Order: sequence, then C-alpha cells, then structure tokens
Amino acid sequence: MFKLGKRPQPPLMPNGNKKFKFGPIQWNLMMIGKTGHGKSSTGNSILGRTAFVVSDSSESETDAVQVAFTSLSADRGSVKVADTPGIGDTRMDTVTAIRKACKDLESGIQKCPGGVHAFLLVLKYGNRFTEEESRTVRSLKSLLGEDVLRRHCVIVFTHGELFDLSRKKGPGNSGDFSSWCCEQTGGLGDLIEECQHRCV
Ligand SMILES: Nc1nc2c(ncn2[C@@H]2O[C@H](COP(=O)(O)OP(=O)(O)OP(=O)(O)O)[C@@H](O)[C@H]2O)c(=O)[nH]1
Ligand SMILES: [Mg+2]
Repeated sequence: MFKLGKRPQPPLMPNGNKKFKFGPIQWNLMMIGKTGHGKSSTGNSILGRTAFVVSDSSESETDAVQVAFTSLSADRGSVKVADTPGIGDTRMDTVTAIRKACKDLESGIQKCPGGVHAFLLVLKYGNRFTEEESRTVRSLKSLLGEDVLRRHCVIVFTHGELFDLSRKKGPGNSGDFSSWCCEQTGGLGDLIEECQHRCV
C-alpha cells in the first residue's frame, strides 16, 4: 500500500519581525478516471494553462503520468497536477488495463514526493456508472487504503453543460447540482456518499 500525504503542513518561515508566519503550500492533486472523461482538460483548467494534451480520440491520449505546476500567488503557494492515462483504454484486455492503472497510480504518487492531497476522480456527467467504474474504485482502495475516498477524493463531473440542458427540459429535473448529487442511487450514490459529497 502507498503512503498518502498528510494534511498540508506549511513550512514555518521567519519574517522581518522575527516572528514566524506560515509559508506557501504546494498542493498536489492527481487526476484519475476513465479514458476521455476530461482528466487532462480539468487539469488544464486547474492550472489555468494548457499543460496537458486534450483529445477527443476514443483511445487514451495521455499514455504516461505527466506533472505540471502553476504558482498561485506569493502567499497561496502553488499547485501541482499529476495527469494520468485513462483507465479502461480500449486497446487493452481487462487484466492488462488493471495492472497498468495500478502502475500509473504508483508512478503518479512517486511524482508527488510531498504526498497527494487529493485524488480528483473525473466522471463525465450522464455516463452510466458501470462495473468498470466500480472496479476502478476497488483498485484505488486496495492500493491506497479503505478510507482513501472518505479522506482524499473529490468527484469532478465534466460536461456540466449537459446537466444544464437536462435541467431546462422539464419540471422533474429542476433541482440544482447538490440536490442532484443527493438523489443519486446505486454505485454512483454510494461513491458520492463515501466521498462525503465532495462533488464539483
Ligand atoms: N463538451 C465538453 N467537452 C469536454 C469537457 N471536458 C472535456 N471535454 C472534451 O472531451 C474530450 C476528452 O478530453 P480529455 O481531457 O483529453 O480527456 P482525458 O480523460 O484526459 O482522456 P485520456 O487522456 O485519453 O484518458 C476532449 O475533446 C475535450 O475537449 C466538458 O466539460 N464539456
Ligand atoms: Mg488525458
């Protein structure tokens, strides 16, 4: 099992008055999820620049873990994003795909020596939560511990414009995003619950 980052402990730095103040933090985030659901796009949005290649190909565009940084501001520190290849690459059989996903996870964690503060599990809004997604979640837990979702995972729904469209369609779909998250049942509902409703 791998070691995860503790809650960020900013280094103490002397200031001009010989008192101490908290120094900037480097936030380490890791994108995970199925091929084509928008991991690289979300990573780019977080960094505020195009650091990762985005593609609409059905085959995995990102084929090795890549990391990129952005400085936020002098007192807010920086953010490092580790972008991982898609889980469920259509070119591989299931066993090879699971092995590769585990290796990629390991490689991503090694590229964040200060520890990973949050795993961003990217899901395309409107896609069915299938056995493949459940398997991904199980692999995460077996590698990183049973409480990884509860403590370190944020669900990022991409294709939010589809959500907006479905809301406009009728009175049955009028709730906002957090009500929609609360309404989910089955595998997705369990996942949201386990991630303590940290969904964006
Ligand atoms: N409409 C829409 N398209 C999106 C959104 N997010 C990503 N896309 C598109 O979805 C496609 C795949 O996005 P990527 O960011 O490359 O997905 P990925 O998960 O990194 O894919 P792999 O690296 O191949 O695993 C691209 O064409 C993106 O432009 C979104 O929120 N809305
Ligand atoms: Mg990608």
